[in-house]
This record gives sequence, C-alpha cells and structure tokens, in this order.
Amino acid sequence: MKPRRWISAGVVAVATAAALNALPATASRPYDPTTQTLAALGQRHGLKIGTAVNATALNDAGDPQYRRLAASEFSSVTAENAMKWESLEPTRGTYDWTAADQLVEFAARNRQAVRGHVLVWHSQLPAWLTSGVADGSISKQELRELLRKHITTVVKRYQGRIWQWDVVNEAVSDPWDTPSTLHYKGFWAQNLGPDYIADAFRWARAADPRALLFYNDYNIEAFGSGNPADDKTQFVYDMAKGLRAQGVPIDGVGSQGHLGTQYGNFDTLQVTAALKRFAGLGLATAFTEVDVRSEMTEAVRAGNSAEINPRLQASAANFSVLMKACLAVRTCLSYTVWGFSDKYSWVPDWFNDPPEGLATIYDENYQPKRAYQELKSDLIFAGPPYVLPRVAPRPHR
Ligand code: 9MR
Repeated sequence: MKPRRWISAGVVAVATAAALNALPATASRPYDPTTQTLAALGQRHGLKIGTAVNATALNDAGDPQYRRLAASEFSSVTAENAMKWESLEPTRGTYDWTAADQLVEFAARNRQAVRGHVLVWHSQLPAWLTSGVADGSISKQELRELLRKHITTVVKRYQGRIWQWDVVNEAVSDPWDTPSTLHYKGFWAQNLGPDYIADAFRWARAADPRALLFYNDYNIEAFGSGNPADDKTQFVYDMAKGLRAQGVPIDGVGSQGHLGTQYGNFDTLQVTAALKRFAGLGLATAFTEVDVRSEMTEAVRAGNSAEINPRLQASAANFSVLMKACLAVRTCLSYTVWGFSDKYSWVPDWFNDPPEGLATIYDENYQPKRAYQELKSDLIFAGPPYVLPRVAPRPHR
C-alpha cells in the first residue's frame, strides 16, 4: 500500500473507533460493541438508524423512557403523524406547526437527521379538502394549486432541516384492489391524474434545493414476477425510471418494510437485489417504516411461550434481512423502524380481525426484544466491504 493510502486507512480506522465508542477502551473497560446504541453502531457504516416518533408519547411527562430511547438509540427521526396534511392544516388556511416543530427541535437537540413524512398521500387529508372536492366547491384546477401551495409552504418552513422528504406516498394500488391490474390509485390520481407525482417532486425541489426527495411505498422489498401488472416493485421501478428519464428531481425510493411473520418472507439476497436495481437508476434507497407484526392468537394473548417464541424469532429474522440487505448496498442510506416499542405501535389499532401485534423491537415495557439484538448484531458483525460510508446522490435538479 502506498503511504497515502496507509494514512487514509488510518484516518478511517480512528474515525470508526471514535464513532463506535465515545469513550476510549481501557484495560479495565475493554471495548464492548454490544453496549453501544443502534445509532452509534450504524455510524460505523455511515448508516442512519431511525424511528417514527409518536407526538403524544414524546409529550407524556409520565413516560421519560420513551424520550430517552428516542433520543439515544436513533440517529434519525420521522414524524409518525405530525407532518401529515390533516395534522398541519386542520382548518383551511390555518397551519398548526406545534407538533411538527417540536419534533424538528427534538432532532436538533439530539443531533438527529429528520425524514419528512409526508407531503402527498391519499390518506390523512383534512376533511375540508376531501369534502370540498366531493361537493364540487373545490375545482380540479384549484386542487392542483392547493397541493402546490401545501408542498411549498411545508418544505420551505423546514428548508435545510429535513434530510429526506417522502414527497409522494403509496401512489400505487395493490393486487387486492379493483381492478387488480396495478395502477395509480387514490384521491390524487383520481382527481389530478398521475402527473401529480412529477409535479409534486418539482414543487418540492423548488422549495428546497438540498433535501433528498423520496417516493415511499410498502410491499416493494423484493421483485416478483417482473410484470408491472402484478409486481408492485416492478411497477414502482418503472415509474421511478420514467420520472428520471423525464428529468423529474426524484432522489430515492423508500421501501417501508411493513412485514408480517404469517406471510411468505424474503431472503436477504432478494432484498439486496431490489436495492441494487434501484441504485442502478441512480437512486438512493432507505427502509423507512420497518416493523414485523404477528397474529395474536388466543394462545399468544394467554402468554403461551411455545406460540410466542417462534413469532419473536421470525420477527427478528425479518428485521435482520432488511438490515443486512441495506448494509450490503451503499446507496441504502437509512433504516427506520415504525415506532420502537409495542407500547405505541400502530399495528394493534389497525389489525384487529384477527388481532395482530408484537411488531416492534422493544416490548411494551421497553425491554429490547430479539429483533433489537439481531439488528445490533448485524451492525456489529458486518465486515468489509460492508463498513464503508454510504453514497448519497447529489440532489437531482
Ligand atoms: O402509524 C400511523 C398511524 O398512527 C395512523 O393512524 C395511520 C393512518 O393511516 O398511519 C400510520 O402510518 C402510516 C404511514 O404514514 C404511511 N405508511 C403506512 C403507515 C402505517 O399505516
């Protein structure tokens, strides 16, 4: 190795050791990676480890543990609901920034990155907007202008403080929708046609030249048949490719990673292959909402360990598959869990027939589950070449 190479290798080694262990190891206190946080271990790979943050929990004076773990274990945060349109502008023309500002300030205090979530989605829209469109008092032309104004207002407010924006969320249908052939679905496609997607990215870019702009969706962890009529990953890939070809400023694709132990799951190499395909388009990727839920059968609810253990194990394995794939692809910039404790997971509220749960990495009493330990192990044991800094795209113009 040439001397210069040696020097830079040395610098990397020292920086890595510093990142891994804030305090130097001593003879009486040897370096022990297992005592490090997820955030610190992620730093070794240049990988941000994030969580969605529940605004109520963050404000709960009786639950300091929530804030402590949100601040210490993670290097990135996402507002679980606080930046959605219905939260920001419940009354037409009057923005309430309280909860969103609070999260951005929490992140700044704790030197965390922020994933902005979400600018355009068919869900959690304010009632004045959807009812105005339904009763004809808001025309299509006005709707498009309202969307442009909303994106511009929100992105400008947080300009320079958001690392990645989920610009468009869940625009694509699922095979169980009607018609089953995959298509652009929901409020925005129905009212504005699919061109709203390109418009949204352009408006977001005009409002913040530096933020990384993402398309975000679920069930796109791996490719299937390769036919965009029934393979959602292929549909999203083709969409992203088309947007890039038109010069639309999209920088990344967020794969949410909402998995369930009752389904056929993916292996690490399938997921790695998908991340690489998106990288081939010049796009970053990120896991943006990972959780792995299980059916809460009567036996599980009764505490039967023979039923609970395989679920915890399968959940951990799925968290780990996504983490290993992300580590293997340097354009995978962050790994975010959708809430870190079962105490606040959206899963039991959403899936109740049959009931589902156990989806996060800490139990309801903030005890780390096997999934937490496996994520940690992945970050610890990943060796060369998977300890290199991430490669972020320069924001596309
Ligand atoms: O976790 C969110 C939950 O509190 C809300 O009630 C729900 C409303 O649709 O949205 C949840 O978050 C979703 C995210 O914004 C987009 N991807 C799917 C997430 C889980 O539904």
